[in-house]
Amino acid sequence: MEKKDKKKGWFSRLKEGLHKTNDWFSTLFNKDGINDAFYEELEEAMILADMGMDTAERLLDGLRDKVKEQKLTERADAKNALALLIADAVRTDKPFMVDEGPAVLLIVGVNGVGKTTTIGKIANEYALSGRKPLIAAADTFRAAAAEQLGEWANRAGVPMVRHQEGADPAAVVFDAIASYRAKACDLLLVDTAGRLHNKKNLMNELNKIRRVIARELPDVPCEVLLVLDATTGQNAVAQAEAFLEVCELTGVILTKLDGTAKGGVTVQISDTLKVPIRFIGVGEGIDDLRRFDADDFAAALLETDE
Ligand SMILES: Nc1nc2c(ncn2[C@@H]2O[C@H](COP(=O)(O)OP(=O)(O)OP(=O)(O)O)[C@@H](O)[C@H]2O)c(=O)[nH]1
Ligand SMILES: [Mg+2]
Repeated sequence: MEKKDKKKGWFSRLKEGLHKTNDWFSTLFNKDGINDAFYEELEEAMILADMGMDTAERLLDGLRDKVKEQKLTERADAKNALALLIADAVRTDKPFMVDEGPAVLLIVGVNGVGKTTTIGKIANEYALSGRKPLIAAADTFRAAAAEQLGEWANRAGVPMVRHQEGADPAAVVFDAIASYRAKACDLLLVDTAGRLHNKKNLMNELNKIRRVIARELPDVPCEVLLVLDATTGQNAVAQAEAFLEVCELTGVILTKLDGTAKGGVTVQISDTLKVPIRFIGVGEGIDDLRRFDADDFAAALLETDE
């Protein structure tokens, strides 16, 4: 019961965040008749919702087929059909290695997207579920980064390894791995400095971190998750494309879906880049992170019933 309430709370929070998008779709789906005008307006609403032209068109083609196949005449039925198509577009069947056993989770992204906050939330969630996380403060670049992360580590009751500001991030990770072994931890969470994909030295630094992990923990799978701020819309898509070119991403975390985000960018990232979305951030608090669930997300976006 409590779990259900919690899920509801989160679901309505996501819906609140997406209310602008919901409103467009609601207005559209409450009118009568499935005709050309409907498809045109729907395409416009999808693009306004940040789904991007290609994804919007792909989904519309799919919807046209479903409407024909199932002989749908009501917009309410078309809405449910679209929700299924959206859910399929954002679903993944790749297992999330962090849930499968000991793992490393490397968090990357540009400045200010929510990397450090998300590490704190993830550390808390896994500690509560009985895992033994350890945090590596590999953002040695920004002043006070380690202090900020240290506060999250305290809140989550999780140990953290840090060095002085300006130290080599790969050396922090090296020491964190020693500590991870000594303390018999089973989840290493690595926070990194905000970086632009076109800053070569920062990208090299990331690769150096990857090499240290691969060398020191060869049998432990490493997930590399890119954090994207959903309120930045198409810019988030561009960031994801750029990071995919220079490092091996295994997934994405979308933050700030409680804010002014229109949410459709989630569909576009998953559909066009084929990287699984693993978590979404719906607030600044330690509990405001949730597993990404394809069906819940599609329902929240279109405001269909769960
Ligand atoms: N509303 C909202 N705010 C968030 C969310 N996630 C993070 N934030 C806020 O975003 C701001 C930046 O978060 P950080 O975690 O410091 O971001 P970062 O990527 O580590 O930033 P740098 O280390 O400077 O690159 C903070 O004010 C967070 O509270 C979210 O899901 N929702
Ligand atoms: Mg940070």
